[in-house]
Amino acid sequence: AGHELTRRGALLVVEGLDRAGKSSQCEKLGDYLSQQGHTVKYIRFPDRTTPIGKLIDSYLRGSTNQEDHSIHLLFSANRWEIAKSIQEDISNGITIIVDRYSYSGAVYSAAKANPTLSLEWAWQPEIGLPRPDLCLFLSISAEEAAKRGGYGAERYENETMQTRVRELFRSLFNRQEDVAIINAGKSLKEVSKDIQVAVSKCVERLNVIGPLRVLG
Ligand code: NYM
Ligand code: MG
Repeated sequence: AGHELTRRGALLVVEGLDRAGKSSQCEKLGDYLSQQGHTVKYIRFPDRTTPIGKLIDSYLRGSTNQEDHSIHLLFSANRWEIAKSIQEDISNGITIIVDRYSYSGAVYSAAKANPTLSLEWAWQPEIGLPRPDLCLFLSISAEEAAKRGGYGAERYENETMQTRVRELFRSLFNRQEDVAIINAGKSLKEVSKDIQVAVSKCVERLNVIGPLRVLG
């Protein structure tokens, strides 16, 4: 008696452009799932706390320069170094909400328009990482993004990059399964409701989906 199989957690990723509202929505989603009785953990990439993460942080702040392919692989390595703990948490029944993942990784690097750094090339080091059960793409138009105020001071936070990133996200998500495109131009409350609907469907299906898969 008292023997219960631990139901695995879900791996949920929130993606989008800067200022799409990812962090607020991750928080709201965490609260919602906790209220539903799930154990929830929030993580974000880049994880700036690890040695690799510190290199990435100084690159993003503009304190250091890195060759495009080289920094790309560091962003990916920053996911690989945490991959095992993600897998363990999921099998222990913890649901993980991830703020940016491989999709940002591929898209931001490919947006640099470096002739040897295509979206295809950029995706390769992501193959084999834990595969999200659901990726929520918070989609906002360029106009809506502009309304939400100025860009930050970090690398990539400019009009040219953001426009390319938006286009690349679209073409990447056209050929990905398990992606919910969320209209993030609505109010905080409406957006969080739409996210809850998409996530509930996914969580209900976990038995059907089976064990955590890997990215291909
Ligand atoms: N970014 C994020 C990448 O270029 N590659 C990656 O793999 C990831 C996860 O880092 N502008 C970029 C996108 C963002 C920046 O993220 C920092 P945030 O969530 O704004 O702190
Ligand atoms: Mg940012």
